[in-house]
Amino acid sequence: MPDLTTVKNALRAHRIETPSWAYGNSGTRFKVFPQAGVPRTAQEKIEDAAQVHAFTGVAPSVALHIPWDKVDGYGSLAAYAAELGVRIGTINANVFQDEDYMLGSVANPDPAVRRKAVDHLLECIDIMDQTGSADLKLWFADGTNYPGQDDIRGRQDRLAQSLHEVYARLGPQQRMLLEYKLFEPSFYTTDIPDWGTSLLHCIALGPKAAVVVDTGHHAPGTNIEFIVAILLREGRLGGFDFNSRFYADDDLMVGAADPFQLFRIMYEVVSADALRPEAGVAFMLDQCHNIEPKIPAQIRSVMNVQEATAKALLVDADALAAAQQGGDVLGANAVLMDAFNTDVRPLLANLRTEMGLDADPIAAYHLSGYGKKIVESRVGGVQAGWG
Ligand code: LRH
Ligand code: MN
Repeated sequence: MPDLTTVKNALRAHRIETPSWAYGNSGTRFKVFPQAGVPRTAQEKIEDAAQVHAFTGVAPSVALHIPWDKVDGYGSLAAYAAELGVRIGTINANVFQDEDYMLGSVANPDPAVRRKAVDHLLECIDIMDQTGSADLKLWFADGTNYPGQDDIRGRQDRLAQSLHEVYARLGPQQRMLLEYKLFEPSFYTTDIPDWGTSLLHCIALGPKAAVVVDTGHHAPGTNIEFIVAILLREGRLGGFDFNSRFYADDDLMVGAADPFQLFRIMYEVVSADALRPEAGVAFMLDQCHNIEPKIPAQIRSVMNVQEATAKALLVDADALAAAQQGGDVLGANAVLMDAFNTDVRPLLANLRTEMGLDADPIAAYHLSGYGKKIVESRVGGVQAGWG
């Protein structure tokens, strides 16, 4: 059995990044339900992210999305984040909302549109230089809706050429994280639809390019932990966009729809010794809290990742290896299920106490009155959202 001190040390060192856009209004094409107290500025989003770190102790960075978090001084924004005890993490580019990108951005048939898209990606690296961020995360809505609409291989050529120019601009300590998605908003082809296509582009680009696994971006029934194991084996798992879903890219709280899948994913990470921050896997949340209060939902999401990770760390690796080597199918499965069926909440509550935190982060957040304070103080202005 793994010793609890090792398990606790690994959990204490775990780092989960929250997304600025989860604190803003979000919804579906049917309706975005605004919530009182929602941030109006990047600064207020960072204030809310700092709350999640204050109560969990393991969420010290917040990902930005450009231009949703556009500010005049990214250096002073980073300084403000530091004052609040957090730092600016991954910079997410956005080439999926401008009218010019109707037929694509970096893979668009029109070279002027590709130029515009690449210039935005290069601007995001300028921002990383100011915020001290290491990771540029790229997700492209690029694709087609009807057979014949465009040349599939031609779009890959344009995509590769655009990515090469951006890759060349990366600083020595900077990375490009390439996110794939099966479909939506494109419904026939998506230019980066799966891990294989992302990996091929990463390998073609160089060692500073790695794949992002968004847990909501696969066909139903996909064995995501298999993909994670393969990417870890290749040394090309750059990170996760954690969320959960019952059907498509629902962006629900990670672990809410399928805690067993999250456990299986984290077990592949732990067994590859890739949980350590030095292993270079970015654990990011990418969620939309359309109907639930956003800060408690982010706290709950961080706790869900911690619970899945704690269970994965409790897998008796020696017993598992012995059963696997011995062809003991049921025995091996039972070792994993014993860990999954372990109630790790007391362990995590105890760890939080040892970290000087409240054992119950959500109750502590509500007791802090912060939720009420922002509803009273954030009156007027334009609430943040996806636009
Ligand atoms: C696309 C995506 C991508 C983001 C966006 C907020 O579905 O997962 O990671 O840029 O959501
Ligand atoms: Mn994502």
